[in-house]
Amino acid sequence: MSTLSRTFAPLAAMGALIALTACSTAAADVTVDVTGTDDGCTLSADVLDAGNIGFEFKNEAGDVNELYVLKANGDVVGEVENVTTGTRRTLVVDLVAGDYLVRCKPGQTGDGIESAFTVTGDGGTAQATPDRTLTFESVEFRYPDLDVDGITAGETIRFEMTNNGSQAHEFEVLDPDGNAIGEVASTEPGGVSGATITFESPGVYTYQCILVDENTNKQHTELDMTGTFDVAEA
Ligand SMILES: [Cu+2]
Repeated sequence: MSTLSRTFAPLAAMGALIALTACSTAAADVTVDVTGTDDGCTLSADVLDAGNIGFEFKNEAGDVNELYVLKANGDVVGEVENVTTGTRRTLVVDLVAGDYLVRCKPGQTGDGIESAFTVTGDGGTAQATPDRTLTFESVEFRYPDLDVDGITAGETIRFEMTNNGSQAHEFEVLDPDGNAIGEVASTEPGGVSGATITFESPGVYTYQCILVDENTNKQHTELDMTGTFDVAEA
């Protein structure tokens, strides 16, 4: 008994440390369970307190899954991908009062399965109001009229993407360290989706679509649906 606890206690402590360093920077004020199955995406509560909310996602589907938290208008607030069957992952997002959705995507393809929830109270940090809006289109495998020149550090940009292609596309933005800072969600042909992204610091940013082309089995990034742009000093 005592031998066992001596053996396991350091392991448990190590596991906790790894989880803390590998996961989100923010601690959750409240947590809610999200269970993903082959045909479900279920929340343990549908009214939550504003602030840092931890979504503890458990994938019970027979395939790899992903979880999105979205505003009611479809804007992505956060996501976790590549959650394998039988595993858990926590997504912490800062939400102000409003109407939201969780979306699970078993198999990581298609429209996914959604559940609605409401956030109430005074907590959370409201997103900055956009300084301007960039509208652009996606096709295979480009954003032909995207103009990301002239963005300055501190600017908040609203991105509005119309998918004029024949397959789904998304628009993900990575900061100079390669961390995703926002994305226009995967959008079906003919659809319009948006995202509001604040560029905190100058540097070289990347945009990309990492969906997979069914014909070639390649990510759209490999088919040149990616690029870089400079954000200037303020
Ligand atoms: Cu694409």
